[in-house]
Amino acid sequence: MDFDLNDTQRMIQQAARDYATRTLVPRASARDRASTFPASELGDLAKLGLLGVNIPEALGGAEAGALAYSLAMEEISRADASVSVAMAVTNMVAEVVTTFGTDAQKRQHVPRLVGGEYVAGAFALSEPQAGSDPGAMATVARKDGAGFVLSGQKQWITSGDRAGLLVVWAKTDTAAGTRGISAFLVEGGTKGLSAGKPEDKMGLRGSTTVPLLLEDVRVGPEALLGREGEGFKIAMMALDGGRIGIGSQACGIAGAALDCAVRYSRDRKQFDHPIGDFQAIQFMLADMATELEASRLLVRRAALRKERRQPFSTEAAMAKLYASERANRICDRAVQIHGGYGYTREFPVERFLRDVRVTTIYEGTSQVQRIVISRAVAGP
Ligand code: COS
Repeated sequence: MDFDLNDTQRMIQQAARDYATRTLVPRASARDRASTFPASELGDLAKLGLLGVNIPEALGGAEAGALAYSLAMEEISRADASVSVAMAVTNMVAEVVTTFGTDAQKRQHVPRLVGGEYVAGAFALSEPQAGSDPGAMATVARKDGAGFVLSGQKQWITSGDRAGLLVVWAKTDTAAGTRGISAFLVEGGTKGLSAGKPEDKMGLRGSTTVPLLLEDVRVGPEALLGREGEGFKIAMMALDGGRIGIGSQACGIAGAALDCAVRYSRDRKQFDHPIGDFQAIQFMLADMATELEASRLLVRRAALRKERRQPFSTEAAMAKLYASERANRICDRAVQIHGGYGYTREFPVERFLRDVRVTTIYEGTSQVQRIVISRAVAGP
């Protein structure tokens, strides 16, 4: 596979890097401590075209492809993963509407998502009792004239309290298993939709993760995304793409941790030498760099397959599994190289370790990725 970046991809990567370095890096630690939602930063990303990297120009996007999106995600994540998680979910919602929406749905929602008018998008699939097994969801959508009434609860919804548009999954036929699930476009502020208290999380503290309550939320027929009963497949296909985003995020956080570890190994002296003179440190850095490079290759391969409209579910699961597991190890080693200082807030590596932890959990745990991969390798 050819990973030589073209001019557009390089330009997007550079634009994301410049913005991240100039604006996000200086604010990241304060955002983490104060749990400040990055509303204005998401607006900046929209202006820079970074919320719609893989969205057609006709809908307000940059139409630069899935690989360019992955590059942008990596750069933003390198600076502040609290910002990049909201960016990733907004992108996923914009892509899902672009792929499955009617012309009217696309025209109404996609430019607002990528242009910043909606602040963010949210993906309301998981529930208290339906995480790895979304088919077990209890939220229902009952017919109401031509429209529907949604009731139930959602859990772990990134930007769920801020989003201008949410994709909400609900059962339209409770007897049909995964084939009875449908997807709905629900605007933030719709009567009956409310967000609970944000989770007090270990990392990504500048992003919000909330439970949602749907109390008789009435929507018209135009809210149905795709066909009735097609919702589970829509969710699975969206998650395939979302896993490339999280793999890219893991690479970005790991890259930042590696940079810090290299810098520290040059600055810190023990036994009259910079600690980077010692093979114990050199070998850790060598492993970290190798694992990061391998992660990037897997993530970019999955992105390129998606861009070329080749099947990419298995490749996205492999990329997400490998990149997130290795990124956790890389961040852990970065803390180790910093010694006692790594365990304090004086250096950003402790934040990287807290932020990266969730990458093996959300958008499908490592165990779920292994289910997807093993089914492809060895059958069901
Ligand atoms: N693309 C398109 N269709 C897919 C698909 C994919 N990637 N994966 C599954 N499907 C389809 C199947 O083909 C099947 O279709 P039919 O009804 O026509 O046969 C249907 O969806 C059900 O598939 P399956 O039987 O494989 O579903 P399972 O309940 O066994 O679930 C896993 C499989 C575990 C892979 C799935 O539930 C999953 O990804 N869970 C994790 C969810 C997740 O990531 N949650 C995080 C939310 S965001 S924080």
